[in-house]
Amino acid sequence: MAEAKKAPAKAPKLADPMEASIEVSTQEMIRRAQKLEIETVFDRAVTMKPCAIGIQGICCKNCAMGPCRLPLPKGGVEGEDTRKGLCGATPNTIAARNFARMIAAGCAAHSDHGRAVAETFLAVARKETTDYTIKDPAKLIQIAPYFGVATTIEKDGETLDRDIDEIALGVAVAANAEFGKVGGTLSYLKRAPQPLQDKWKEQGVEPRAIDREVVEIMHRTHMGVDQDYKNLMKQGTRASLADGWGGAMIGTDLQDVMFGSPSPLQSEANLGVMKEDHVNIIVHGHEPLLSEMIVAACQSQEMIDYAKENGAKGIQLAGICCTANEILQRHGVPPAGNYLQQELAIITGACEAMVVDVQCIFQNLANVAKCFHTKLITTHPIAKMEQENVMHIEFDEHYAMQDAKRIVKLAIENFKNRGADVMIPQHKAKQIAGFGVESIKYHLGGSFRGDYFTLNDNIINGRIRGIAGVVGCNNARTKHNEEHITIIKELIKNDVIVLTTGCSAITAAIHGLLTPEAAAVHCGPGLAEVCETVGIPPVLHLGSCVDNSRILLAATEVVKAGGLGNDICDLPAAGSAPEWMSEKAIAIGQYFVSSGVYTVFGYSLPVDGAPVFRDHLYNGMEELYGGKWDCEPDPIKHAHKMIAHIDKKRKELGIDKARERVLMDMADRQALGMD
Ligand code: SF4
Ligand code: MSK
Repeated sequence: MAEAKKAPAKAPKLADPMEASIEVSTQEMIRRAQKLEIETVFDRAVTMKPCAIGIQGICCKNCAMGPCRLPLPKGGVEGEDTRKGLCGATPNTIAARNFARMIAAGCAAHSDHGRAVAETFLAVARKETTDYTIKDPAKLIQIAPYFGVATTIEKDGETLDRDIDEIALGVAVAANAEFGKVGGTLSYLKRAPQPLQDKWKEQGVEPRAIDREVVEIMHRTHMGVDQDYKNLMKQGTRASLADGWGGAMIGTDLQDVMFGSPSPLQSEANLGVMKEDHVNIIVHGHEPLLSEMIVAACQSQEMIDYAKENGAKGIQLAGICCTANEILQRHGVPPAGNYLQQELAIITGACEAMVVDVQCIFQNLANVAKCFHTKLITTHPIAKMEQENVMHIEFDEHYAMQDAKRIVKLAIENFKNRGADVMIPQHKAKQIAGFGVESIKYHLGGSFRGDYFTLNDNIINGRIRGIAGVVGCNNARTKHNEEHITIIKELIKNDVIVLTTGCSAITAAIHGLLTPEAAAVHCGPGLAEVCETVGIPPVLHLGSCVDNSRILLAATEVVKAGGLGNDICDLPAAGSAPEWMSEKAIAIGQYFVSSGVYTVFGYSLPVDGAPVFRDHLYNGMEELYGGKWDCEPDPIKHAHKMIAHIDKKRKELGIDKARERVLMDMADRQALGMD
């Protein structure tokens, strides 16, 4: 019998680089990967589509009678919604449980990061390590009172400064206790404007201890426990506040104390920061405990000499994701890319080592690294990979510099193993990064006044229309960088100043929006005038994902400076995560909403299959906290929803007319040729 002819194997579908990203070096590297037959996330996004039910938030797998899937009928629900899981769980219950679990995961990730920093700080305070020190004692003294730690002592009728080591120990012990303390509520809640604190109290959502709020979500969302979407979201709110005003804020503050608070500095961004004749080391993830030491190790003469002995001209350290943002804002180390560029950094063929810690790390890095000489090194006990080509060098903060040098040495020794086929895209952009609550105060308030009054004044007089926080990830389901950049450009064109963190900040840097010069090119006349006068970019880089807590505190400073209402929800401000993908983004979104911010997500939110629950997030939340969720995938509409909210708040504050006058003034000046 003749053998049946085998159909020729179908070539896998590949991503179209121009459709996958708006960024040139990313497009170049996708082409190179495809030529080398190395699969990337962009290709996988073409071949694997998201689950149509999961994306709407209405798949439950919380017990073994499921998974129960409750698809929304075409055209929506008419009459009574009779959909239910085997146990009777409604779409609202299922979507709310899923949403709350995302908040729990996000809070856990940020807070475990905060815990690691707090534990390291305790080791510093106890003098168990000398690799880390207190670099910003002023910040330590600033935060100590929130933890009930005295910064002065009374002696012989005199008030004296307390010994800094005693303050450090007090703060370290108290900060660590925040994760599991018995009784009371989180110490940092009192940093929020009083009316917001009152709302949290009234709603009964003040977080008690950080870990407890995560555990309680897992309990409430277990099969057969909380079956009221509003009550589930009450706990979701509590856990999100335990993140933003708890774990993440502790992480940011104690990192500032140990590594120094950021102040504006110049750097570059994009894959083009890698150097062909240098040993290239990429650090990736979120926790900067090890990467801080790697920075110091790479700068040491010993390692520079060693690199030269091994045939390189030096060491080029760069980062991906938020570890990049951490070492950028304190040391000027350039980011090589954002979340979706992680595989591409290895595909240059010039990456001697990629050193990863926790969060946002593709497991496929191991498969990509296999195609090159790159050493992929995991460093955290909770984040290992199963692939055999991955090395694990566990980082111990007690031997921080020793561990860092071991890793840098490995990278240097790997330089000689680099293949001949290297392609580093020649694209990079200049950026000014390193803004924080204090540096905004300085830059916009001036050294004499040194507060947020000038910023408020410019908002009141209408030169600055409002403030936007644009943050978060990339998502391979959307065109890489497009939503971030379109939204940010539309906002600044309309005189809205943008505060950015995370991969959004890296994106803004790559596309040249983090320079003072960007103001003249992209901003409306009012914002351009302010930026040019004080010499700041129209988009301010405030750091990593945990540093979204800086945005909360900056908003609080704006409230305190006066003239723009009494609470964060009164401000002409809005939040955005255009290309979000991470559970941490949902936790961040929820703590912004619960702190009074209108927060718009791009792409899609997993709530569409439960319209009643969605309405609670999109409208009901506003009655409770003054902020609310929204979702808008179209970037121009997305920006204009934020602007409409800002204008609504300006009107409520009675400052809408001021802006009309400013625009008239500007037109008049242009007519007079003064501009
Ligand atoms: Fe289905 Fe209910 Fe079990 Fe969820 S908890 S999987 S809805 S039976
Ligand atoms: S790294 S959480 S992809 S911002 Fe913070 Fe980027 Fe999102 Fe990770």
